[in-house]
Amino acid sequence: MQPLVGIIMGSMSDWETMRHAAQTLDELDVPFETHIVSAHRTPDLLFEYAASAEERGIEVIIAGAGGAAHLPGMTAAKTVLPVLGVPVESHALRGLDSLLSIVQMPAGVPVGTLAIGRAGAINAAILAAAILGNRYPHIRAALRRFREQQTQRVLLSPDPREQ
Ligand code: RP5
Repeated sequence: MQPLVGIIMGSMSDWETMRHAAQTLDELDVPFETHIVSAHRTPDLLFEYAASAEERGIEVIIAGAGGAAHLPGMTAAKTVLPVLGVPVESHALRGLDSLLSIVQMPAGVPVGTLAIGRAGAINAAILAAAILGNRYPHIRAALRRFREQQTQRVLLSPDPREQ
């Protein structure tokens, strides 16, 4: 199926976090592609990827990076597609550097910034599905099911000692 979401990340080392976005998109029936695209190691590839994403049919980009995490912002600079940024947890500063690098975009070029690490990766996928749900009823229905299932999981096992 034609991918609607592009998941990109700055390094193979980001996959441990970003695989949660991929897994969640799978659960939500959203077709996606995954690529390692580094803003500082492969800047030309990044420009090419971001500039061509729209004409290739991509509708949302999820970009994960750690440290001086300029990948989401540079991607947003080269496309008008919505870009969702996932701050990957860094060793030195536990992802606070990644978060601030991604969230503090100057006015005019937004990056929708999620939480640090796994939660951010999962929520980026859910948010991508919410955006796509405006146009694709089957994705909106999958998102409704996903939310209902997690509600039921809590309601069916309310006692933490019985988990
Ligand atoms: C960033 O530098 C990547 O997004 C990654 O989070 C971080 C470390 O990369 P590696 O040195 O592990 O390749 O570009």
